[in-house]
Amino acid sequence: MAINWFPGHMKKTQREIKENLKLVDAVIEIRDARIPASSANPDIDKLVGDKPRLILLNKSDLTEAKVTKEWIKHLTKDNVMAMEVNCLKGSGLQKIKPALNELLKEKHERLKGKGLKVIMTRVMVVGIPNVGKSTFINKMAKNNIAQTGDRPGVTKSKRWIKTAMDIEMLDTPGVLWPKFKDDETALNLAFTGAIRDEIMDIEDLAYRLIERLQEFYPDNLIERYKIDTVYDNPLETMDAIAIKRGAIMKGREIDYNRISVIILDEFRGGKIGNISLERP
Ligand SMILES: Nc1nc2c(ncn2[C@@H]2O[C@H](COP(=O)(O)OP(=O)(O)OP(=O)(O)O)[C@@H](O)[C@H]2O)c(=O)[nH]1
Ligand SMILES: [Mg+2]
Repeated sequence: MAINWFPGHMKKTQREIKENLKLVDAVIEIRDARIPASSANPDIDKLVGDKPRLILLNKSDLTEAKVTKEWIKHLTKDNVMAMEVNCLKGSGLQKIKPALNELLKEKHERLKGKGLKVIMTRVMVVGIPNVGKSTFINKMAKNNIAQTGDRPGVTKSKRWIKTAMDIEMLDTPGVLWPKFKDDETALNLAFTGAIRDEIMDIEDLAYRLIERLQEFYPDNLIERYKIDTVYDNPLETMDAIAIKRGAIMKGREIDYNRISVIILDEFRGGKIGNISLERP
């Protein structure tokens, strides 16, 4: 399945990110903790350059904790800090301010030397669509100012929002990039909801997800759908799930569209369990 999704507004956002970079002290890059590599936008990497960067692996409530910890270690380096967060609940967010202070230590010391008492920190929040940028900002602002939603493309334009702890944040629309490295990256983005379902073949996508899950998390499938086993052919597994869920049409045919929507929905909602689709 060839997937690509780079509508015109993403190009515009990219340009705006570049223009606004000079206004901010640091960049907060939000990634999906289930796919920390696939959700890293290579174009943003280039744009951000040497700016101090805080990488937040969001939706950590949906992953295997051990794997996410490994990613944190793997991603942390000079000028880049990585942390796991759950922006729905707000866990991990109390560490944002100390992390920014650490990243901006030299600059802050310089400003304090000049007699400044209150130091405002301005950051830009960037990331792929649907990763939780606006949810993050709302939690930090303790206010639902930014619009959020469980589909990609909710934020349409950039917007400054004041949050607690003397941090100002720029919310930006999610951006992808024109050519994915490989099919696996594209699928990971599609599984987790960064690409609009409307442009994809949902049945093929669900099939691929089953294929992946039954290789790495067969017990989760067996437990969630109360099936006896997973089969060598993912289609048979899908059939078994459909029968258990009653996704059957007249004439006893499997309703692939219906079961596909169910499987993708349940995966995205964490109902199939804590799943890490990538390892460092
Ligand atoms: N499980 C889980 N869901 C989350 C978390 N953070 C955000 N979400 C959900 O993810 C979906 C997308 O959130 P948004 O904040 O709209 O994402 P965004 O990055 O601003 O998306 P765009 O504006 O479309 O680029 C919403 O349904 C949120 O409720 C989290 O930590 N865990
Ligand atoms: Mg948004």
